[in-house]
Amino acid sequence: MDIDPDLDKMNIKDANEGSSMQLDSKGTLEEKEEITKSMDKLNIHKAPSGQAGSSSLNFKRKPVVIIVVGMAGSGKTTFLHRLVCHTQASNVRGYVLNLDPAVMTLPFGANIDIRDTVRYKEVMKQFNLGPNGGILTSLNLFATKFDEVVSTIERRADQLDYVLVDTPGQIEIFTWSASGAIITEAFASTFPTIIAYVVDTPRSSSPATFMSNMLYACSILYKTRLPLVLAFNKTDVAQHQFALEWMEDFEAFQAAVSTDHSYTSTLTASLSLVLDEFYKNLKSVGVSAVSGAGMDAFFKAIEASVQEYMETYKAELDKRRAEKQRLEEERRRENMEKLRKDMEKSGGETVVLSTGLKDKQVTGDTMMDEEEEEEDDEFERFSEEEDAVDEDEDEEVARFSF
Ligand SMILES: Nc1nc2c(ncn2[C@@H]2O[C@H](COP(=O)(O)OP(=O)(O)O)[C@@H](O)[C@H]2O)c(=O)[nH]1
Ligand SMILES: [Mg+2]
Repeated sequence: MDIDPDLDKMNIKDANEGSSMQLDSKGTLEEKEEITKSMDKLNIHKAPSGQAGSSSLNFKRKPVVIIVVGMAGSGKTTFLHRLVCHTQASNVRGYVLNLDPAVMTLPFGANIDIRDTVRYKEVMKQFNLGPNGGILTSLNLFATKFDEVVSTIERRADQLDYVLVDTPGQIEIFTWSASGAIITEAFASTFPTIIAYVVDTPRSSSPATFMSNMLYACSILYKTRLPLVLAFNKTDVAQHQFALEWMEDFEAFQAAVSTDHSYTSTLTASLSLVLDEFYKNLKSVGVSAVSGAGMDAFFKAIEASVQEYMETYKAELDKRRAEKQRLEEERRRENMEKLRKDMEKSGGETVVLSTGLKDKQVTGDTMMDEEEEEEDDEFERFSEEEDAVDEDEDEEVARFSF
C-alpha cells in the first residue's frame, strides 16, 4: 500500500483535535514514566557489548580453507582434483566443496556440491538468463544458505585439516559478485582462509598476458584481503621460472617487454613498477595438476600463509568487524533515541497521520508485532477509514501507537 505522497495531508493532530494527540511540554512526570515503561516493553534486542570479539570466540584454527580461483581453463578443477588426491595419499583430512553450478562432471567426489541445491539450467529458464547470468544467480541463491554450509563444516572441524573449494570457471562470477564476497567472508571469519590463484603458465609467457593475470591476482588480493598463493599451473607444459624471474627482477621484465613493440608495452612496463610491492607479499609455486609436481611446495606455501593469516589478516578482520559492530550499535542508539523522543511527543497515545478526518476511537493496543519490531524508527499501521469522504480514493490512516 502506498503512503499518501501529499505531505500536506499528513497532519499530525494535536491534542485539541481528538484523542490522537501530541505530548507537548505539558507532559507530566507520570506520562514520561509510562513511556519509559512501554519502551522497555518494546524489548528491542540490544547487541551485547563486546560482541565484536565474538568472531574470535567462534574462530577455529582448523580446518584451513583453500579457495581455488583463476581464469577460465587455467586448471582449477584439475588442480583441485590433484589436491584431493594429495591429501588422501598423505593422510591429510580434506573436505571438498564445489561452487561451480555449471560443471558437467567432477573428477572428484565433492562433500558439498552446489549442484545438489541449485540447478543452473532451471535457473536460466525460470529467470530467462544466459549461461553467465544463470551461474551467477545460482551462486547468489546458494550464498543465501551459506551459513548452513559453514556450520556443517564447523561441526566437523575437529576431524578436518583442509577445506578445498572449487569456484566457477569464469573468475569474475566469484571474485566480483556479492555472493563471492559473502562466501569468502563467511569462511574467513570462521577459519583461516587462503586464496590459491591458479595461473595458466604456458598462456602467460607473453609479458602482456602475464601482466594482466598479475593485475587480476592483485585486485583479488586487495578485494578479499586474504593471503594469496600463486600456483603457476601446467608446469609439465611450460616451466614457470620465467615468471619468478619477472617478479623478482624488474629489469628482466623490462627487457622482455622491450621486445614487444605494441602500444601496450609502455603501459605494461609502467604497471610492473606498480606491482613490485604486490609481488613481495606473494608466495609463488610451480605446480602441475596433471603430473602432480609441486604439491609439497604448495602445501608449504599454504602453511606459511596460515601463519601470516593468524598474525596479520585475522587481526585486521577483527578490527573491521569491531568497527562494523560499533557503527551498528551507534545506529541502534540513535534510533532508540528518536523513538523515545517521538513517544514523548505523542504522550504514549496514538498519532494519526494522513487524514483530514476526525479521529475515531483509537484502540490503544496497536502495538507492533514481532516483525514490525525490525522497523527502524516508525511503526505504521494502515487501515481504511470507513467514513472516508472520497469514494474513489482510500483514505489511509497511519497510526502510531504505543
Ligand atoms: N598439461 C596440463 N593441462 C592441464 C593442467 N591442469 C589442467 N589442465 C587442462 O586444462 C583444461 C582446463 O582445466 P579445468 O580444470 O577444467 O579448468 P578450470 O576451468 O579452471 O576449472 C583441461 O583440459 C585440463 O586437462 C596441467 O597441469 N597440465
Ligand atoms: Mg572448473
